[in-house]
Amino acid sequence: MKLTTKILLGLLLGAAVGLVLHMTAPDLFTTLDTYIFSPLGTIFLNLIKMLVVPIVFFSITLGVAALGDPKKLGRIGGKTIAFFLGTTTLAITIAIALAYIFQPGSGDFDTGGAEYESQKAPTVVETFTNIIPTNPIQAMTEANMLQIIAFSVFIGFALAMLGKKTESVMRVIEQGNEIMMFLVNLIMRFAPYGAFGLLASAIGTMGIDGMMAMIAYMLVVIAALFIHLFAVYGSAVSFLGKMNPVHFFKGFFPAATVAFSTSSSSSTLPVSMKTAQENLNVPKPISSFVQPLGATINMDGTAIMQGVATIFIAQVYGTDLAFSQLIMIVVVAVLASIGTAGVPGVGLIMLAMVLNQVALPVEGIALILGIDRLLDMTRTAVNVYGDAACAVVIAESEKKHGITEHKAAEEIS
Ligand code: DAS
Repeated sequence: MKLTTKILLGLLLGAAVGLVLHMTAPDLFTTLDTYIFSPLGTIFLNLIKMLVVPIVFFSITLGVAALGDPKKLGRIGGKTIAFFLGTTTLAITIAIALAYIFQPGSGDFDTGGAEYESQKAPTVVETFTNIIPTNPIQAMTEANMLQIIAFSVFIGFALAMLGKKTESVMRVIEQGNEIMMFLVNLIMRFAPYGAFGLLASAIGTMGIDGMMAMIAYMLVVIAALFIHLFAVYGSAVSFLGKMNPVHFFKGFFPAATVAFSTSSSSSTLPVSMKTAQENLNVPKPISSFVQPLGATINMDGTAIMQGVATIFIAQVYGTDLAFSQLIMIVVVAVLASIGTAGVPGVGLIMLAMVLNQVALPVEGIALILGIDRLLDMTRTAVNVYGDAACAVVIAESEKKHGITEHKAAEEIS
């Protein structure tokens, strides 16, 4: 049986077990969650998180070194950032439009007890100035993804410029990357059990009642996610990536199941890259540059949640937003999703940044807290699909420059 099928079975079984126990034996659920479901999920999450920092360092260093001269790096970097900003802006616009059409916040919600302790989100300026690490090792110990990416870009650039002088270091990094990919394969055998534990714990905690209360909000977010996934990414890979969208969605689906299970783009990165390279034939240099960067700064699914949630909270509190405020929501949500690290639930923290920007009560986040775990799974799967779509489009656009899977760095024009 294919691994993806096993993961899907793990997810379905986990949801079923969690739901049945939530409804029939909540005490038994609590015991099983403490000793089985949560530990299974945590072990799986920790196993793949263990690889994230080394994989981001090895793959981006290799990716940048393989791209060679700064002109190519600049060209690919520019196209990548343009794709990310363009699709994220589209995502948030779709989200706001749907939230206005379907008015999910027009029902009666008890906002009395709602309170949410918003954590301090980095400002946009802080996000960008903090990218350069003053201590790369500390950046790695703290898993500061943007700083690790910046350091890896510098190292890869130096390797490209120094060429044969540092070829032994290049070999070490290539072998390090091979080791990481081997370990990804090994750890993924545990994925079905981890997916089972994660979903049993999440669904068993929330239960149907938790979902029904927020059904309108949940449906609008999921509708926006699917429209963006199929309309925007489907068009991008078809017209710009010259790839059959069905092949794209099916080929990358294994990585999406891991993203859904873990709710973490960063943790899914090892699988995302392996899947894009093997199933979508994205050249390693491009996959190694675009996907780690995307897992950190490209969060279309998160931007969609932030768009719908902001309009939902405005509706619940009876606040009419001016057009200028809607523009501010788009700009801040795009920048907030850049500052969002690819880990579970962090989109909510950045949502506080968006709400502050349009003077909406941050306490409104408490209304959507219960359902956010399930939505986080869905939007994370969209986040990683967005990174893969970008890699496919960039790969197609770079074909004329000779960047294909089988060319070594020095052969690339
Ligand atoms: N779960 C995050 C991710 O890894 C994003 C979010 O919290 O919205 O993509």
